[in-house]
Amino acid sequence: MTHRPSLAVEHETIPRLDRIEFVTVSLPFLHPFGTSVHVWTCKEALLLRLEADGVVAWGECVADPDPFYLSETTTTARHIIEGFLLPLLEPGLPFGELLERFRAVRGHTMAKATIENAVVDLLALRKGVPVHEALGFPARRIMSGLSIGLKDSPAELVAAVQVAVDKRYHRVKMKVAKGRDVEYVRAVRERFPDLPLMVDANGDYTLADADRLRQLDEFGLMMIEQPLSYSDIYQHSKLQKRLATPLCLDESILGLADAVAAVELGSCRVLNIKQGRVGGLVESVRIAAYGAANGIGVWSGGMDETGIGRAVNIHLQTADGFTIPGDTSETANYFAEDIADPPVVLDEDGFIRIPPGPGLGISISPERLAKYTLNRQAVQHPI
Ligand code: OSB
Ligand code: MG
Repeated sequence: MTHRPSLAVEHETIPRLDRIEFVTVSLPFLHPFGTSVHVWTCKEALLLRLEADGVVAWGECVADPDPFYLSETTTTARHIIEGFLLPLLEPGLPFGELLERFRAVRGHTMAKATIENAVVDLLALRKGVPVHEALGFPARRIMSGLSIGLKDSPAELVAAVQVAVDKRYHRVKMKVAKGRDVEYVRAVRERFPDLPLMVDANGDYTLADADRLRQLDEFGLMMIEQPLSYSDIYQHSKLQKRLATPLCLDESILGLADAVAAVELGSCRVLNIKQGRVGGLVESVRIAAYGAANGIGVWSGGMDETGIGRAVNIHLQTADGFTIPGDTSETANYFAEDIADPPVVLDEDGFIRIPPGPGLGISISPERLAKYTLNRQAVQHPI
């Protein structure tokens, strides 16, 4: 199938790369982040560093070292990037055609997004424009949202929500799991009757739990995110018919085709777009445009990224269709310090400013990068 470029950046051509490096970092979390599938205590991330004509660009892979959220890991991503994606890079090739070439590799959307992000950063830096402008979208303030991990008691959860409300976050998401759901949501709702609130189950339920999930209908939640299995779209269509609360899919959506299937089946009324999960920024913009054209709200998810991935998510949210606050929080929510400057902060109205300057608009601190680096290795690559 021939490629039909739609975004300005897809016409840009790939430069000759002088150096390619993998950097694995591990940043400790200030607090453990608990979900129904795992408790993470740090962010271990695979970074890709590209250098061309003195310009340095970065991509962050959203995969964890483990396969508990989805099947890709930092190790599989590195294998796929090094063995199968980097060899497709060719100086002079239009970026849009590179993305078409990526289709030859099945799946591995997190690996694809890593290199896609780094190339977008590189192309934007080379042009001297911010990433959002390279994608074709004007700057705007970005809405914020906090994702709160599982807590041991409703009181602990209410205290965490209070902190988010005091900081003026636009929306709060709370993790739920079987047995840690209705009473926890009730406690938050009683204390914060008007708070834009949603829950995320990371696939902890089955259709047999529909009656339990229906008890959440009384709390006026914005949505229930991924109640059923990560790999299932069809069962969600049955569940959605039995609930008043909109469903949102996260893990089940690995690209535009999944989004179309989910919407046409009636499996969800909202889409969580994690650019790192759907193959990158260009695919995300397509999904957002599809959502906007079909009355489906979309928002940007997060994977508790370092400042690199956080900046990517912020630029993405300038695209049409991102009408719902996403999982875009302050750096300080997760980390005492980060490898990138400036840190993400909320203004007094809870908004986030796009970091100014070309590319992602961030700089990597060599000292802090070295401090948190587990492994750094140059790739021997012909291009
Ligand atoms: O399901 O959205 C999720 C973090 C890691 C893995 C999966 C998820 C999350 C979050 C946090 O909810 C999002 C963030 O704050 O970046
Ligand atoms: Mg989720």
